[in-house]
Amino acid sequence: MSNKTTTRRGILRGALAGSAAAIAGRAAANPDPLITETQDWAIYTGDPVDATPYGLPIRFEADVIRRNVPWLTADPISSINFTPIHALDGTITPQGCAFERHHSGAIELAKENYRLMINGLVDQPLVFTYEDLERFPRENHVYFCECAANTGMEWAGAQLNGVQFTHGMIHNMEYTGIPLRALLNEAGLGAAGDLADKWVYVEGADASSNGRSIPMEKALDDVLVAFKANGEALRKEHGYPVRLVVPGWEGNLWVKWLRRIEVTDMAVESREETSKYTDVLADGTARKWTWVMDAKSVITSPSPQQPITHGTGPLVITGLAWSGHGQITRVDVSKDGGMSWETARLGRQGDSKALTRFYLDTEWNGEPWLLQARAIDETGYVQPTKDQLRDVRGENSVYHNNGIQTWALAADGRAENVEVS
Ligand SMILES: Nc1nc2c(c(=O)[nH]1)N[C@H]1C(S)=C(S)[C@@H](COP(=O)(O)O)O[C@H]1N2
Ligand SMILES: [Mo]
Repeated sequence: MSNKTTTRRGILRGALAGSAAAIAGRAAANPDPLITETQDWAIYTGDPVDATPYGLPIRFEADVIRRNVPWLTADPISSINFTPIHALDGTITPQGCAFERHHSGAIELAKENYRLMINGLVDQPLVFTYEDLERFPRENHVYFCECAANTGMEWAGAQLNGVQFTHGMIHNMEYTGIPLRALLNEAGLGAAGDLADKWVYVEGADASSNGRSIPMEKALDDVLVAFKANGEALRKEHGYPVRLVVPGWEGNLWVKWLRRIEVTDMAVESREETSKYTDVLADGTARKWTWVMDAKSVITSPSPQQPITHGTGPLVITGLAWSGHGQITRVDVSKDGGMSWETARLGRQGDSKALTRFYLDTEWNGEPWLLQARAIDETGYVQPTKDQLRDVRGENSVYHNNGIQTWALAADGRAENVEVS
């Protein structure tokens, strides 16, 4: 755009874009050696096939990795790391950079050593091997998995300077699995009697076992016993060979290395659903059974790890939105800390209980902005401000912070985590 000579391509582009100001490309500059000189990659041959029998990202993308915040937890065995959502686009999270949360480390469990038991109030207790599971009709669904603690550090005010750290305890994959309903029916639920007040208790094969109670209604609805993600086997860190997928509900229920499902007539009230994963309110009482992840969104670029480096002019603002109650129907973006809102464009209509990508194709002229996004889901629920959330929940909470996030964009293109509530 600095070059004044009008090339044919320039005219064409100008005509297509309508107004010259909207052009983000540039007219052909003075001889550009990257175009006019033969480069090494055109002189020498590249790697043969099989150089990497299982491909890894090219070295220039070596920054796009999970990261942890060492001071958050006492020990990396019972810890968390974060998906680099600032650097991703679209909606599917590659397994290799999808966040991990373990209570006693990621275990290695071979398919041949895998057993899944269904017991309790069933007609016939059963044990399935991995091969047994492969013989049930399977389904494919895309769902997000969000740890209830995602954004938990931000309750009292802005803390961590990067969307990877504030919002990266989330991933979104296409799962292949068997409806839990099919396995429960195989064992037979006649013995359970009235199902309305029954539960299933699910636990993993790792030392922590991560046991959780799930109401029967949910267990018979959309819960999957999954063995593939994004087309391939689950990674060890995500529960190989089999994990539970509990759509829209907090990540803690998504039991990895799933080993047992017990049909019960009451909730077990395990550690993970009493002393943990409950929300202490202002008066000291705790909310429990807060399973659903409410609608939430965040701008992933620009953001602290993703400053604007291309200067003023056309700018694509993008981010993610999701709701545990269903589809995202609208995402709004504010540049002035929530005083005025523009409706963003959805990359495509997202699936129910899955990440939705949004874009706001706009123009930035170097002015400081207070960038926010707010999600609206199919129930009409609107993502709250942090103050609205604190009015209801007080300040003792860690889990279930879905408040609106603010990035302060400065004239130099850098963005910082600030609170505007
Ligand atoms: N068996 C087992 N399942 C588990 C856990 C665990 O430590 N052990 N962690 C839970 C928590 S708290 C979360 S948020 C999700 C994280 O899934 P991921 O590691 O695939 O991201 O797994 C859940 N399932
Ligand atoms: Mo979690």
